[in-house]
Amino acid sequence: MAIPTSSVHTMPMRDGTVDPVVSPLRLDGVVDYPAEFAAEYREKGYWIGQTHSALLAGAVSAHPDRPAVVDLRRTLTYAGLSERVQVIAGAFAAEGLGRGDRVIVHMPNTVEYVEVVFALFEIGALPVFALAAHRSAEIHQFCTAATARGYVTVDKFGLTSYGDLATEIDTDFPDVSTFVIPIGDESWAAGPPLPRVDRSLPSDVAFLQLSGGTTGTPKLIPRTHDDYLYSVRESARICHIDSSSVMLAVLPISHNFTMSSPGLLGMIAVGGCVVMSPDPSPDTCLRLIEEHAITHAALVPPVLIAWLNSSALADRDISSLESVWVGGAKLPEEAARRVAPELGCTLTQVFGMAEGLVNYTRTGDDDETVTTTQGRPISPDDEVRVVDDAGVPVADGVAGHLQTRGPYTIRATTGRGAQPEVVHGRRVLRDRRHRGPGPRGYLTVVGRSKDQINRGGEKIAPAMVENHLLAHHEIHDVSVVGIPDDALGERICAYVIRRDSESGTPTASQLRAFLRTERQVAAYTIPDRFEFVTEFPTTSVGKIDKKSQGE
Ligand code: AMP
Ligand code: DBH
Repeated sequence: MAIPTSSVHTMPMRDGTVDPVVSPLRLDGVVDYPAEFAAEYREKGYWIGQTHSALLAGAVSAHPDRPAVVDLRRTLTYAGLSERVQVIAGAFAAEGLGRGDRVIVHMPNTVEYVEVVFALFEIGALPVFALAAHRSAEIHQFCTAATARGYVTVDKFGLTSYGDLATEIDTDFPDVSTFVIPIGDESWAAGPPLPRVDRSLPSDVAFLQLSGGTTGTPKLIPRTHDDYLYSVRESARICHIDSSSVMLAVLPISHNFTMSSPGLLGMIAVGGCVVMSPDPSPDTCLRLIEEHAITHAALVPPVLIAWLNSSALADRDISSLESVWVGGAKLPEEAARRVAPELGCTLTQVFGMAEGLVNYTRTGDDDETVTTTQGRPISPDDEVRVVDDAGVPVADGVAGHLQTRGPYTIRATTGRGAQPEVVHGRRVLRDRRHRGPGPRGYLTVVGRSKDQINRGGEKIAPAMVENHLLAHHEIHDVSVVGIPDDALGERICAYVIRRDSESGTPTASQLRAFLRTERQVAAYTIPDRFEFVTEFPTTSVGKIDKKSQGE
C-alpha cells in the first residue's frame, strides 16, 4: 500500500512553532478526510489541533511529580519521562531521523517503550507499532512495506534476544538506522536533550498502526494526531479515568486497544499511571494489581478467563480494581457474567479496530446490555450501518456487514465521488440499534465473514501462513482456516497436501520447526493443528471451501 510521505524535512526548528511552509504528511493510499468533514469535526470540537507531543507536554505541566510509567525496574514521573524523551529525541535526530520518517518500534512492555515512542513523536517521525512477538519474517515485511528509516528494539527481554535481529536488519536494509536498547541502562542515549517544540502538525499522520489484514502483506493504518487523540480523550471520558487511575498494561502496548482504548494514551491524557506487566499470566498480573493498587486493565477474553479461573485469585487483594475493559475478540456471555461477582469490578466491553471505530458499553447500562453487546460508538458522528451481501442496509436486529465512517476512522474511496466511504471489510454484526427504549446504537458481533482468523484477539491472515508453508519443498498445497475453540474463540488449522502422499513427511512437528526456525515467523501465527489430506473440499465454482473446512 502507499505510505504517507514527508513532503518537507525541517528539523529541528528553533522558534517553538511549526514552520508554516511545511505541508501536512498526507494520508496517501486512503484519501484524506474530505474538507467539509474535516471542517465539521474541528467546528464540533472533535479535532482540537493537538499532537501527541503536546498531549504529553500537557500532562507534564499539570502533573510533573505524579508517576507516569512503572515497570519491574523503575518508576518514571511525568517530569522524568519528559526529560528522557527529549534526550532520546536528540539521539534519534543525531542519527538523521526526522519528520515523516517511519521507524519500527519492536519492543516489549517496558518504560523504555514509552520513552522511545514519545521521542519519535517529538521529532515528528512515525512509529510503526510492531508487536514484541513478531520475528524476522514480519519485521522484514514491515521494513519494506513502510519504507522504514529506523528500527528500534531491545537487547533482550526475558528469554528472548532481539539484538541478533537488529544485526540482520542492518545487513538487509542499509538505509535503516538500528537502535538496540540495553534494558535498564540509559547510557545508550546520553547526549544533549532536544528542545521541546512541536515538529509535526496536528493534521499529520502520527504513526502507522498494524492491522491483522487478510492477505500476505501487512496492513499499515495511518492515523492523524487530530483524529486519534479525539478517540483517546473520549475513551478516557467514557471510561471515567483520571489522574488517580492506574492501568495495568497486560497486552502488548503496541496493540491499538492497549494504546488507545483508552489505554496508555488515555492515561497520559488524564495524568494517570501505567504499570507494565511483563506477561499476561494471572500469577504475575494479580500480584501486580495488589502491589500497585491497579484500578483498570484492558484484556482479551482468553486472558480474562484465565484470571477468572486462577487459583491465585483467592490469595490476592484486588479490591482496588474498578473496571476491566474486554475486547479484541468476542467475549462469551458466561465469562462476562462472572466479572462482577468474581473480580469485584465492573465490565466494559470494547469493540474496536485499528482503522478507527471503537464501541464501548457504558456506565449505567443494564446487565443484559453489558454482558451481551459489544457497546456503541464513541462519537455521535460515528455513522454505522449494517448491510447485506449486496450492500443494502438490513432491518434492525438482522446480521450483516458493518460499514462505518466518522471523525476518527480512516477513509477509503469506493468511487462514489465526493463523499468517500469506509467499508469495513465484511464483519458480520447484529445491529441492535433500535431495540429497547429509543435509538440505542448498540452492536453485537455475531461472527466474521472476512478471511481472517481471530485467535483470542490476535488477528492472523491465513494467506500469510499459507505462503510460509508453501515455501516447504515437500508441500504440494495448503489451506489455512480458523477452527472454533472454547478458550481462544478460534485456533489455526492448516490442511496440508503433501507432495508425496505416501511418505508420511513432513510431519506436524517438522512443519512447526520449519515455520519457527527457517521462516522465523511469530509464534502466534504457527498453526495449532495440522491435518494431512489428499484434496481440499471445493465449492461449486471450484474454489477451496474454507467454510466447510473449518467445521
Ligand atoms: P484489527 O483489524 O487488527 O484492528 O482488529 C479489529 C477486529 O477485531 C475487529 O474488526 C473485530 O473483528 C475484532 N474485534 C475487536 N474487538 C472485538 C470485540 N469486542 N468482539 C468481537 N470482535 C472484536
Ligand atoms: O481488536 C482490536 O483491534 C481492538 C479491540 C479493542 C481495538 O483496535 C481497539 C479496542 O481500539
